[in-house]
Amino acid sequence: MDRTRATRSDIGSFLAPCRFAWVALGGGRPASRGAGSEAASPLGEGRVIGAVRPGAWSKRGAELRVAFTTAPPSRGAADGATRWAPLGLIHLAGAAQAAGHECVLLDPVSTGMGLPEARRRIADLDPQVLCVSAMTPGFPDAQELCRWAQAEGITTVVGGIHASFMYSEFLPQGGIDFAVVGEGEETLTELLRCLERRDDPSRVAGVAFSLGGRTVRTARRPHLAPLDPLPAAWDLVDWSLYTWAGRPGSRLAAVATSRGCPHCCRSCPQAASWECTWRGRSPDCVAYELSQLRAVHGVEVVALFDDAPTWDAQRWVEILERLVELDLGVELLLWTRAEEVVRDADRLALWRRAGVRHVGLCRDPEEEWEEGRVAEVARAAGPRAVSLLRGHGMTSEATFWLGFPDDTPARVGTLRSRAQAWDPDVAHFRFVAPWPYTPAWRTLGPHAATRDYRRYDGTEPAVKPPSKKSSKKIFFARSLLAVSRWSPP
Ligand code: B12
Ligand code: SF4
Repeated sequence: MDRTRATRSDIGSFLAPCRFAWVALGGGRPASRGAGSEAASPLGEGRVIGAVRPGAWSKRGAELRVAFTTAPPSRGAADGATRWAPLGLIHLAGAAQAAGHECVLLDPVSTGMGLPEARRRIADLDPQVLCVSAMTPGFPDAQELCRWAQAEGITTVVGGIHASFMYSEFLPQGGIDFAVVGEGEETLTELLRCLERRDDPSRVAGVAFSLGGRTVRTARRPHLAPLDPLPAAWDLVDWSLYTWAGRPGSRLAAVATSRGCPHCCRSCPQAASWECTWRGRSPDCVAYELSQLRAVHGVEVVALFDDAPTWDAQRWVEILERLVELDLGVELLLWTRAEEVVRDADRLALWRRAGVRHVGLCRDPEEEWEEGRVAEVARAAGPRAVSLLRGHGMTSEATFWLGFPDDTPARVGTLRSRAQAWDPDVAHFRFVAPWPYTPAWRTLGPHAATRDYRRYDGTEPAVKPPSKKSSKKIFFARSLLAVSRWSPP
């Protein structure tokens, strides 16, 4: 079939192989039983999967009742007028549903639902397993929620970037039964199967748990390959929550067209998480997913949650061409490197025609203060990318980083001038966080002002200034942050 001539009406034929078939492809396959299944349960004596409360769940005879949630933020909802869908949990719930479990989805990080309300909602739902996704700043709140849930007899599972790296720190503190390390679709499905059968979790690759005071880390699970198709429980989403501020009232979804990032920036959690690897999904499957979101769920705007959607230039062009052919009327928001925007200077008209409307420029915080030719070239791409995007009718967004141990008033001034020179439509000024799992930890770690992870959210300094005098600079920097925020497009 000549795919280049596909039109909207062809969608059911040429994209058919991309229809969701997670179980058939081996995702969600049952964990193998075998010797060792009688091993002591990390859930401990008396921790049994709870009884069904009639009426709370629609599907009778489901394997397990599993609630998925983001961490209830103690510092209020995420800032910004846009509410982003929790894509990781949507994929995980899709995988769990495909394996026969009944799932519900809560998203306190978007709604600002605090811990008491989250507890109440979860108690009403009465799940047997609670799966919590948390970024580092949300982790203390996630842990508190889990501690409560565990005391209620609910099995608690955490995942995400913090859980993947820091399990040996938090597992001994209690409250969390399992940490899933890395991508969760296969691991969670196997873990749920294991829980249901009361099997030995040490046979499930990609998890960590406490057993008899020791932290057990099971075998490493390879990255998902291939990435097509990915399960997704869009049926669980409360669509009224997700809208893009740039188009008031719009229905916003998220898609990841790839996983990983090859750029290896020293202070980026994603580089640490993916070990600088990158896997792309096929243009056909990406187009199919977008077409389904449009046709079935009435989605008008899609955020690409990839770290590097445009990295493979050829694949990116194919995705864009497919979208132009399909003419879905969906607008796209994405994050990429300024260099890749500049690389595509001659193709930006195609970006726009395919629906790209807003582009975030992703950059290593350390790039801000680096000296020398390489850093200059990297920084020069920024204003060029902004101007190219603007010239093609797209808006842009960039983050400017401060809060380094050697910040000076002069440098903060330079930062302000840099932001003005770049002139993006949205500029964020954020304080760098000393993520304990990135290579930058070696430089920033000794200056960490706190290990209270709630404060690692970019809105306040988490790295100590070198002297009392320099705390004035930080004060100045915070004022800069307060006054200089552009409003969303
Ligand atoms: C969307 C997003 C947000 C949204 C989240 C919306 C929501 N409703 O959940 C909002 C705007 C709220 C947000 C806020 C922040 N974010 Co943010 N965000 C992202 C972004 C772009 C996408 C997340 C996503 O859905 N990814 C796609 C899914 C498929 O991947 P995933 O989430 O990793 O999930 C997989 C695995 O991790 C695992 N998994 C994840 N959770 C769980 C849970 C369980 C139980 C299991 C089994 C497995 C599992 O399985 C999933 C499927 O394989 C990422 C960058 C990225 N590309 O991931 C940054 C990112 C996660 N955010 C980041 C940061 C820094 C922040 C902020 C501090 C603000 C800021 N300065 O940008 C705040 C912190 C908020 C808080 N209180 O914790 C950092 C990492 C932070 C960290 N070290 O933990 C990232 C990596 C960006 C970056 N490159 O720096 N963010
Ligand atoms: S900062 Fe952006 S470009 Fe660099 S590794 Fe992280 S996600 Fe990739």
